[in-house]
Amino acid sequence: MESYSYLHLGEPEDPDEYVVCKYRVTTDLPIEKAAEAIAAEQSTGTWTGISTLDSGIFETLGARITRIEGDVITVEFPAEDFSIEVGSVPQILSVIAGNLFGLGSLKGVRLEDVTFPRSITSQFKGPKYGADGLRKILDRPEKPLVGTIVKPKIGLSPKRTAEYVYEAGAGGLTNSKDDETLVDQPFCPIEARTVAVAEALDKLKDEGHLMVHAINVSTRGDKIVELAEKVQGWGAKQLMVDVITCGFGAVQALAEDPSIKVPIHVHRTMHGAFTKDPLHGVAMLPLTKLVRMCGGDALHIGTLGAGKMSAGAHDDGNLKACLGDDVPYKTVMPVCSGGVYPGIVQDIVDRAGMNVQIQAGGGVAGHPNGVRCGAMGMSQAVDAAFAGIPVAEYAKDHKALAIALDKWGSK
Ligand code: RUB
Repeated sequence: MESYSYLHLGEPEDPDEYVVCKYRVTTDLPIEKAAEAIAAEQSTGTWTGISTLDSGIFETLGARITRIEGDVITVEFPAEDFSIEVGSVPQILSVIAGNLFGLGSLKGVRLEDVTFPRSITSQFKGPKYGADGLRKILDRPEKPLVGTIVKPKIGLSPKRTAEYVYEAGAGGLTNSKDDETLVDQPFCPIEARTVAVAEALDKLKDEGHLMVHAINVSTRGDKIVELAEKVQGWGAKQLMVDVITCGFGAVQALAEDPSIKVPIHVHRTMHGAFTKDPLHGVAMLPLTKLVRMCGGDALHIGTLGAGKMSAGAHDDGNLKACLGDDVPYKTVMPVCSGGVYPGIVQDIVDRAGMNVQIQAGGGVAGHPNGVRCGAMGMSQAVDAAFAGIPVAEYAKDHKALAIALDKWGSK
């Protein structure tokens, strides 16, 4: 039985023929040995030599370790290791982010980044609308989009939800959305909520204000497109899906279904279970790339610094993965959310730029003068950042903003 080496250190990386992954590895083994364990387990090997590695299998399908820099290794998987034509994220993830996390010889391993060759990117369609499409729908070509998450996240009736959305729009917000735990509970049935919210959005439109609200259709895989079609029929202008709990296939099914004609807002609830540990799990960056491939039009990427969620709060390349032109898809609107309030809007814009959706739940619903004033505070903060005026100065002529700064301060 021959033993094979997966080490190809110093050989050029080949992004045209291989899926190139970067892993951060923590181990007591020499790092070359750890790298070989990963490459073997994820491609043609196992923990021992085997008698069934027929001629050519290792040479054509074996992973190659091309680089080791400190604790980061580069592993290339031949494109032939992946399913053909169907754009299967489950199979891709089983290769690049599968068994390796359980290897006992590693204390930790984290998938930091991945790039795909054209033979794989061409299997995916990307967003139907993307950042530009959303801006067009909202007739807002340049300013950051500014939104809210209806709070409390559960408990409001359809009527109260629609009132919230109307007040948020009247206060100047362009976007609102269901929260990740709200889908179709007895206190707020999805049909009644969608219809009531659609009426609120129509009323705002009649008054000259364009706004969309994302209805959360997260549900079991065999029902999600059916539910999305119904929700669209009840008047939804945008859908929301929880990508980690529903799976990438759910985003893809919605984005690729010809009957779904509204943009898809992608929430990432549960990502912190594997993005938060800097030495183990999967970074947000590969997930962002996959969401774009699968067709998400907007994606949560965290606040990039401030805010309540420490998991994935930093950029780590996600902005570029949403907006860069190095892949053959429309761009994704990056969504900054989680503990946002008017006083940190400037900080978010400084980090993210103007092509971003900034949204606040508590930072709107917690305004002492109610939702409309909360929405005004957020939109005024965005206006100030867009105009390049310090928020405290802008607040001198904008009372809702001044009250918000008084309550929460600024960064
Ligand atoms: C925010 C909220 C979102 C989180 C998710 O509410 O409910 O679900 O932002 O985090 P609030 P992330 O504005 O009241 O904090 O966007 O980082 O995935």
